Parts: sequence; structure tokens; C-alpha cells
Amino acid sequence: MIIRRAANGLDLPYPSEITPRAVFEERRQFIRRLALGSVAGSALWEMANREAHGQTASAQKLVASPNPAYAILDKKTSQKDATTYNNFYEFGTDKSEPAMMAGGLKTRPWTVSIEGEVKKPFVLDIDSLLKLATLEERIYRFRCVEGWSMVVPWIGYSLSHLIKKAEPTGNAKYIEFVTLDDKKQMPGVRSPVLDWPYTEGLRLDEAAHPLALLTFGMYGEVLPNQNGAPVRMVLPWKYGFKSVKSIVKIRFTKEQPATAWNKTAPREYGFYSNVSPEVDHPRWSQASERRIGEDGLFARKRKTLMFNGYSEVASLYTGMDLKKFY
Ligand SMILES: Nc1nc2c(c(=O)[nH]1)N[C@H]1C(S)=C(S)[C@@H](COP(=O)(O)O)O[C@H]1N2
Ligand SMILES: [Mo]
Repeated sequence: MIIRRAANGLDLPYPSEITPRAVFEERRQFIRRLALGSVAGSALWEMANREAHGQTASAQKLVASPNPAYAILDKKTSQKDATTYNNFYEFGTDKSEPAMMAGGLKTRPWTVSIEGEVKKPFVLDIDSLLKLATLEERIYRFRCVEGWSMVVPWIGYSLSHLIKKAEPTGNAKYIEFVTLDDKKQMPGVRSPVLDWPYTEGLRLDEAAHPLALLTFGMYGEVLPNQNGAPVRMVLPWKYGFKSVKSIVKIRFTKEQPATAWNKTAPREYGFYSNVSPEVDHPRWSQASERRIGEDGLFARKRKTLMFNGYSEVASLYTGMDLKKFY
């Protein structure tokens, strides 16, 4: 296993969620782009310039009252770790790349299109979407299939508010989420690591569960681009990859939608992807985890909990064999 050290001092073990070969290809293309100078004018370039001029990006505050129903005792992950150790392959497969490469993503104007099995499709601009329901702060545990976890104060509201507004038809059984797919702004989508755009899906009843958070901010501020600005999902009982970032389209469907990870490696990533210590990923045990910033660099210290500790979702899966529907 290759170990390298990221900018934030965390050691990053490969392989990541993708095949070592795909990682290798992506790195090669990144280095080639650097060499060709096509990174100039990009986010990295901007950041280097800003740094050289002693400026720092000023984050925009986002006000929300804490919802005590989702307060937990776990220590919060530092804002620095949560915003510099990211998976956002549209900006590179390395944990440190999204924070360096996503700065230039234009998040205004931004629209989200609501389509498919709804009474009447519509498009909402991001600021109307933000005002659709009262924003809350919720502290959630967040577990990545790679074996690490974080505790993050997210800001958003239950997706159920948007589902209600969308008025799904009787045929709607699932929801598909689609991420922006823009080669000009997202250097990673030039690499064939995934079949772009990044898409994810949920069964409609999962999507309507109060825990499913349509998320606009974290740590009292609007989402940094690397965390999925301007709007993403956070699904704390599922592995991190279900929490799709920078959403431009929400489609209600009759049939179970394909998902980017399931298409890439169906044996490794199923549609449900509920956190379970009893269902191992073919390459990684899911029985334990390492809390970023707290547990040792290599040691996995915490036992992973069923549904990541969110047992209130269990009734969504009554009678289902979660080993089969992984
Ligand atoms: N569009 C998009 N969404 C994505 C990803 C991605 O690569 N692209 N990575 C996923 C994975 S694997 C994880 S663990 C989380 C990471 O979210 P964070 O960077 O806010 O911690 O985002 C998820 N959402
Ligand atoms: Mo992940």
C-alpha cells in the first residue's frame, strides 16, 4: 500500500474507493495538465495568487438554530479537517485536491431542476430552494466506506419539504440525484474514473425520512465548494458516497435509478449502501472505523454501529436481507 502525506498532515492510504489503475490514470492526467499549464487560470492558480497576496477566502455565514433532536455527544471534527480531507472526484481523486481545485466553481447563478414523476416539473434557483423551509443545524456522524468517519454540524432542512412541494405522482418510487457535469469547471471529469455525471439514488421512503438532509452549509457558513456547494445531500445512516454533492437535478422515477458507483463496481457498491458492521466491502472490513483528527493515523479504534447509530431508520428495511441488498 502506498502512503502519502496530505497538506493537512493526515496520511492517505491508497487504494481509495476506486481501482488503483484508475487512480494512477487520474494522477498522470493531473500531472500532465500541470505540465501543460492548463491549471493556470483554475482554482489552484487563483488560490496560489490569493495566498501570494496575503488574502484568504472569506466564507459567507449561514444562520440556523441547532436542532436538539440531532445533537450528539461525539466531539465535532475540526472545520479544517472536514474541509480539507474530501472526496469529490470531479476535482480529483486525492483527498487534498478538492480543497485546492474547487475554489473557482461558480455557485451563483445555480438552478436545481425537479423532474420525472411529478405533477408538474419545475426549476428552482438556489436562493429560492434555500428559503423553501427553515434551516436547522444538525450534528451528524458521517461514515465513509473507506473506513474513516467525521462528526459535522451541517445546515439544511429535511428533503421531505422539497418532496412535498414537488408533488410526486403515484408512480414515483425512487429519486435520482445528479451532480453538475462541467469539464470547464471540474478538471476531474476529464478523467474516466467514473461515468459522469455523478448520480445517486434513494427509494422515495428513504428520501422522505426526516434524517435525509438537503444541505446548504456547515460550521455556521455556506458549504465550501469542496464539500458540495451550493447544495448537497447528507444521509448519515449510509456510506458517504450516497451523499451526492453540487446537485443540479432531482428526478422522481418509477424504476430504481442507476448510480455512478454501482455502475463502476457493482460488486463493491450496491444501491442501498447502509452502514453495517456485518456487511463487509470486498476490499475493506466495515466492522470498525477511524475518526478523523482523533484516532491514530492507521488504527481503527471505533466499532462501527448498525446504520451508523441511526437506528430510527431500521423500519425502512423491515423484512429485507441487507446482506443481499447491500
Ligand atoms: N458529486 C460527488 N458527490 C460526492 C462524491 C463525489 O466524488 N462526487 N464523493 C462522495 C464520497 S465518497 C464521500 S465520503 C462524501 C464526502 O463528503 P465530504 O467531502 O463533505 O466529507 O461525498 C460524496 N459525494
Ligand atoms: Mo466515501
